[in-house]
Amino acid sequence: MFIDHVEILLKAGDGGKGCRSFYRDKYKRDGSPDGGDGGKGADIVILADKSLYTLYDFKFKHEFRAHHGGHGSSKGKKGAVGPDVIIRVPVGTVVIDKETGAKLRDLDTEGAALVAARGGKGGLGNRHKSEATLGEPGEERAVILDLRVIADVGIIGFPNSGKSTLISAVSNAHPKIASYPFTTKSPILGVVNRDERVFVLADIPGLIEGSAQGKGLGDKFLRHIERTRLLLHVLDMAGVDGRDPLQDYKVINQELKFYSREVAVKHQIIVANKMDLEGAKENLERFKKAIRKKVYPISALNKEGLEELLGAIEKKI
Ligand SMILES: Nc1nc2c(ncn2[C@@H]2O[C@H](COP(=O)(O)OP(=O)(O)OP(=O)(O)O)[C@@H](O)[C@H]2O)c(=O)[nH]1
Ligand SMILES: [Mg+2]
Repeated sequence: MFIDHVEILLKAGDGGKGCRSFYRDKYKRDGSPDGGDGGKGADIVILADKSLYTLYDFKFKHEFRAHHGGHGSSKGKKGAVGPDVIIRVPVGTVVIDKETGAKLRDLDTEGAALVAARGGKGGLGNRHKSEATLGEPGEERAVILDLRVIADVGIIGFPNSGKSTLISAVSNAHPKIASYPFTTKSPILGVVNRDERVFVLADIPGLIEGSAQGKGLGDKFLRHIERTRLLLHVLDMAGVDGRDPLQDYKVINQELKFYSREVAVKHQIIVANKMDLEGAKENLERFKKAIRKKVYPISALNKEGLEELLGAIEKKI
């Protein structure tokens, strides 16, 4: 299951107590103070890891605690410092402070990390010639992990228009393909390997009229294409489901506008799919006349027209 929004609770380690003790041996009964410092509490670090793809694991574990620092002891011995807790999340995870709503960090590159809860400082031992002190408590906070997948190109269109067929024809992704709507239920990433460069496509669940109001699978997956540089707008030019591609084109753009201006103004490459089917050619002529934009005719099923399309994508990014 694809999970892209979770809340977790973090409690960093408390600092250990400073020690109060005095040097003693057979000859000396109350020597100088020699209590050691408490150890620092361990931190909780959130780290972006490109081998992860969803926040699914956090459905089952949403509380994280780090080790407390050890207490200081006599003969100036310092308290132990435990290992930090490392929480791995997919690249593209935004970390938000739940209480303030503030964005703490956008972990948008492999290896990006954030100390999300800081361990408390250890207390001072009395060897510093002052009273021993307690350690500071570790930070405690609730954070929201909000994943927005990172891809160069987002694929949008009505259900059944052939988005998944296209991504599986040109990339290493092989999502389920079927002749009914809403086959794709979560975002799929596919890597396209060209001679010159590599780029990532994101296939998201289909949009319909009313997606912005939550119809169908709604528009909640659109956030996953917010960071793309370019959109592929895939149309079923043969109108297999009895719709008109020109109308489809307008409806999808309207839904994008309802969703956000930022997504609505993204550059779109218009893809006329299913050109192998009857009626597609006539529809395409009519469509081109009406919108007067460059259109890329393809058959994702027969792998026709894909080279031109990939070339255009490459040029644009
Ligand atoms: N004839 C023909 N059929 C196609 C073409 N591309 C896709 N199809 C068929 O159209 C149907 C839907 O394809 P999908 O790739 O699952 O469509 P989708 O846009 O991903 O659909 P959702 O995941 O439901 O949004 C399948 O039966 C495909 O075989 C094409 O170029 N020509
Ligand atoms: Mg699909």
